[in-house]
Amino acid sequence: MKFNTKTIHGKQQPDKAYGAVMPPIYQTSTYAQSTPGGHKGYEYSRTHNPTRTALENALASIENGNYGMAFASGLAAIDAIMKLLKPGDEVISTSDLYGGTYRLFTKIFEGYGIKFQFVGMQNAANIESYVNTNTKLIWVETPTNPMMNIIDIEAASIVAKKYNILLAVDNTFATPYLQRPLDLGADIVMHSATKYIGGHSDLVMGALIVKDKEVADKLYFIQNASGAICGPMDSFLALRGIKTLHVRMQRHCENGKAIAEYLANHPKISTVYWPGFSNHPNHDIAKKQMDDFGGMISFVTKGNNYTEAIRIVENLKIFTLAESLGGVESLAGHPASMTHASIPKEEREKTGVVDSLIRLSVGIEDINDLIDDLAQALGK
Ligand code: P1T
Repeated sequence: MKFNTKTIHGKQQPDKAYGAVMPPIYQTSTYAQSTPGGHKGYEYSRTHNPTRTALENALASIENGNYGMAFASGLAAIDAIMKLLKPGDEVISTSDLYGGTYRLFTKIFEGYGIKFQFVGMQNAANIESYVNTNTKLIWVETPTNPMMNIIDIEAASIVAKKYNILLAVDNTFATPYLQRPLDLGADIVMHSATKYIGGHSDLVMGALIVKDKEVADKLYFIQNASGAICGPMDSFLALRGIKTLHVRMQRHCENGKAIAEYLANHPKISTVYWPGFSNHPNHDIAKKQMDDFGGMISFVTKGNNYTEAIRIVENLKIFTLAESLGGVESLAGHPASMTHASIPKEEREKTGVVDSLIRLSVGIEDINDLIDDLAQALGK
């Protein structure tokens, strides 16, 4: 089955009760049993819920995995991965990554005795030099949030396999429409499903997808034991979102390209970070592992001026100034004060997240309206 069919039909069947084509929202916490243990596969909705199962199957299908798990948020999904580790274990993580992931790693899991090494992975050869006998996980976010760096998943997986380390990839920005990390050797794919998977800015959710049963069993255990699951209504919405992922992503990519090119030619802008440019430092890797370049773009204005960056994001009219990304509507953000404020300024600036950086999540509106909006906001 091809990807554009999988989004609609992959591991999906009409509901067993009445043939409903979309699974009902099974808004129930529990299930009747005829005798203790005598149930129809569902006993308690933290453990399983049929609407969530339908979503988890769809997630597994679109990522070419065997097992999917849905969580209350992207961070809850990452939290579950970290619970595979124990005190003394080490993680090699991408250095430029979502601020909340950095906060979870450094402010929560470092406190439990897990050590994190934040490494510039644009040259994947760097990863191997940080491996030691305690290294248990490599954490890759690609494209990175917000600098749009690209990390070679296949090269990272070669290191992971050589030393028997788990490789987890945050696929939030790319989605399986653009890149399928499990096919490239990753063990775990993670999503903030809040973003492109849901696609309509109407839910908060996380997802994990794996191929291997042993890893899946451990994560299912953690999902149930820790309990950070998503509810049936959100599961329904995310499943509905997946059905149009391919058409939305196609338009996000088209609009993203047009806006990246517009910004690159704008006299007020010094740098545009978008992996589709042939002069992007990892363009060749992007071309190798991604089918297109997505709708996320970051840029800085000439003069590197904080006040001007704030003025631009405040003046946008169609782009909404907001956290998050990946919905049908275009959003603009100021990472230094919003999504990445939890990273100390000194650390942030090392990776390029300067005070003048603006991030765009390009939506699927008419491209002329989006360009006109940027033109007026930049021109003022
Ligand atoms: O917000 P949540 O669903 O918990 O997902 C966290 C997360 C994980 N990974 C990446 C790459 C992310 O971008 C996010 C969430 N990011 C934003 C809210 C943002 O505006 O960047």
